Amino acid sequence: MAQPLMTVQQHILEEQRRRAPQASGEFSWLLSGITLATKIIADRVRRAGLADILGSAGQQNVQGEVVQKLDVLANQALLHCLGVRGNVAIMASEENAEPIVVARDRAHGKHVVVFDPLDGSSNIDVNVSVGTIFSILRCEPDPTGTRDPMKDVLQPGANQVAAGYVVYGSSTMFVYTAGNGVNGFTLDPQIGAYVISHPNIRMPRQGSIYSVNEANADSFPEGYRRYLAHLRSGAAGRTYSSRYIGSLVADFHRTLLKGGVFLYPPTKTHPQGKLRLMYEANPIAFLAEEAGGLATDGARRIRDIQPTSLHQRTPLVVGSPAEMELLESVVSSQ
Ligand code: AHM
Ligand code: MG
Repeated sequence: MAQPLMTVQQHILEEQRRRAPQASGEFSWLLSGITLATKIIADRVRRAGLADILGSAGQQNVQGEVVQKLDVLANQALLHCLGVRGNVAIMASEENAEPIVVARDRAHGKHVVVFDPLDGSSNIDVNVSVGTIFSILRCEPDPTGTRDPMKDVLQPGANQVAAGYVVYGSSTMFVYTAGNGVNGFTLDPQIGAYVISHPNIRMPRQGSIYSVNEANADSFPEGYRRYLAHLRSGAAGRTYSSRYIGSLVADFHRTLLKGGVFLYPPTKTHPQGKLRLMYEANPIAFLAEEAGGLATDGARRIRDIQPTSLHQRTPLVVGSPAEMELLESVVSSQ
């Protein structure tokens, strides 16, 4: 007999039944808002060349970056699908300068959802994989509506209750963790559901790929340059290949499945690193750790960093234990 179909929704409910039989089901309801939004986004991404939705929206976001039309559509899909869930008190997006309080649900909502609606969007026009990244935190209900929403958002990554991404690649995949391992689901376009395809993902202990924007290498701090030279020299016991897509979700997805290391160190133009702590580095770090990998800013564990602003940037190094241990030893050896 064929295996029963395990959709992401069923998977979340079964996990809840196993781990927290008393749970209200609120959390799976919230996640279904995210999966619905990403199906809408996947559809727009697939038809981008046919509809008039390629190219810039003629504005810049809070980081001063050009906003693509699909960035706007993706953001609207998430804000809409999460805003009507009833249990989301606050949303914070790469595309909005300030957190968005869901006025109707602030009094009893217990969740903060932080997201990058369309990561790697500069790749859209050339038909390269892009993604959506999200991080879910808890907050106390605010019946009087007096608490500063920013305080509820600025929590370290160690407080995340779930995180994940969707990669819009040759297929659309949803990968998430709720703190009990990492599972991957592939969107079956015929039935419109995410179906389990990668149960209990483990990152290999060592890989043979490193992933970095090497055009920036001359301005990397010395330790990173030594590290890359070490990987290239074969001294790590492997011959490494280099792969770099320029979409964090896609580069991390490969690193998660094949192992190795992805890094975005400080550079001359981005001395604090380029990637954003709250909605890029934190969820990626949570997934990496849950799959047996590690994530640091070159010195500290990413998930221990206390954020001071919503859009703050951080250097990011994430990967298999062997490559991460090597980074530490090479950087501290001088
Ligand atoms: P975005 O969120 O504006 O798309 O920018 C983030 C992207 C990441 O997906 C990717 O890892 C990085 O920027 C690539 O940067 P670069 O082009 O400097 O290598
Ligand atoms: Mg991004």
